Formats: sequence, C-alpha cells, structure tokens
Amino acid sequence: MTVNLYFVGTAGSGKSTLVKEFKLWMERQGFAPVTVNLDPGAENIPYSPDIDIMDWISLQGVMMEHGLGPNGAQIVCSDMIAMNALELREVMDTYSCDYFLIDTPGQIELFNFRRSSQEVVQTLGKDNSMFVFIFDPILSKQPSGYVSLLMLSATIHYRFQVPYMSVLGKSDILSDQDIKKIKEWTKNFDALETDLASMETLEKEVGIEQVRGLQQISFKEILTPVSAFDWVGLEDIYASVQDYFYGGDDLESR
Ligand SMILES: Nc1nc2c(ncn2[C@@H]2O[C@H](COP(=O)(O)OP(=O)(O)OP(=O)(O)O)[C@@H](O)[C@H]2O)c(=O)[nH]1
Ligand SMILES: [Mg+2]
Repeated sequence: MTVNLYFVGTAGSGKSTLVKEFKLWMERQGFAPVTVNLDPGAENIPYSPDIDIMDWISLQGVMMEHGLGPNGAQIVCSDMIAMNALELREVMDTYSCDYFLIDTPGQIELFNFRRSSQEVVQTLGKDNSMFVFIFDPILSKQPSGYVSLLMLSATIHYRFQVPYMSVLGKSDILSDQDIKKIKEWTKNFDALETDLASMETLEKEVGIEQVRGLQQISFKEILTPVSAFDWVGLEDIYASVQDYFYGGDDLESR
C-alpha cells in the first residue's frame, strides 16, 4: 500500500517547505517518497516535485484563457484538478513507493469547502489517505487565532473523514513559553476559555461559544510541534502515519 499524505494548512503556513524537508528526512532514513504538487498557482516551490499538477493546469494559463482574475481562476483550477484526477492517479500508479507527499494549494477555503477536493482525494485513493493539518504559529499564539484554526481543523476533519493529525508549524519561531501555552490549550478547553475571556474585543464572545461548541462535539486535537527548518517533529509525523496504517511497524528501507 502507498500512503497519500496530504499537507494542508492556511496560506504560507509552511506546507511546501514541510513536504520538501519531510522528503529529505525520509530519504535520510532510507525511504523513497514521491512528491506531488497539487497547487496550480505555485510560483516558487522550494523543491522540484516528482509529479506536478502544473503539467496539466496552470493558474496563469486559466487566467489568460478565461479572462479571469486570480481568485476566479483558482476556483476554475480547483474544479479542473478534479477533472484531471484520474490521469494524475494513473501517473502516480506508475511509481512504486511507500509514501506520496502531497502539497495542497494555499487557498485553503477552496481546498476545504469545494466538493472538487473531496473528489480528488477519493480518486487518488481515500482509504490510504491521511492529512497533516498545519497550525500557523503566529495565529496559534493568540487565543482567538488558535480557536479559528481549531474550527478550520474540525471542519476539514469532519468534511474529508480521513485519518488526520495536526501539527504546530514553524515551531522554531515560537518561544518555549508559547509552545507550552498552546499545548495547554489543546489539553484544557477551560484554560483556553479563560484566556479568551481576558480579551477585550467582541471576538472573545464568539471564541468562547466556538470553544463550547467544539467541547460539545468532543473535538480534541493533539498538536505536535514541528519545524521543517530544524527537522523537529518529522519523526512524529512518520510515527503517526505508521501507527495508523501499519500498527506502528517501520517500513522496510528501499
Ligand atoms: N522559521 C521557519 N520558517 C518556515 C518553516 N517552514 C516554512 N517556513 C517559511 O514560511 C514561508 C512559507 O513557506 P511555504 O512552505 O511556502 O508555505 P506554504 O504553506 O506552502 O505557502 P502557500 O503554498 O503559498 O500557501 C517561507 O518563507 C518559508 O521559508 C519553518 O519550519 N520555520
Ligand atoms: Mg506551498
């Protein structure tokens, strides 16, 4: 079985860099993952994808052909990815590997809310898929930002219904104290509610109600700090995937 590991997160949260570094990390362990870029608007990908949706679709091309601005073209592109998913799958099937590392578009609202992305995940193989949702470190530092990401994470989790893990991205730019505070929020909704209550804006009322809603559906996150730059938490990502699909067994190196 080949695992389709999707890296998902808000714009600039570090998806592409994590794909790049996780691939290098896996190669260092003796594995041979294959990278897939699903972002048709990616201009400066920090690695050279093995399979690239831009070979089929490009944001620039769609903008020119249909006379659209970047946002309208992104919507067209996300539907075009679904239309090309079978062909993409056929190309993926020509590789013999244990992991596909799949880099998703920055416009998470498109990836999250449009039906086409569910179709893509389905066509590429839902049973062997897992999501890594990256919490943006700067947003996560503020209680209201953290709750917004929690809501987004819950939506993605329930919408796609595939195995799922959350990571706190770019942890190298957070202080130990920040990481401790965020980890406490993940374990203890009361602590999060207290910190929200100390805010002086209207956001606090919304945030508190959102936290209570998440509590009601028993939504729980385990947030693993990662840093693509420092190779922190990469082993935890690998361990979670192995745990889910292989009961914790290691892969054979290729
Ligand atoms: N400090 C730090 N910076 C990082 C890390 N990972 C990524 N970055 C930086 O964050 C910025 C965005 O990284 P990307 O990997 O392009 O993020 P992305 O989520 O793929 O961005 P979009 O595809 O545009 O949504 C870049 O300047 C990266 O160098 C990390 O682990 N630590
Ligand atoms: Mg990217």
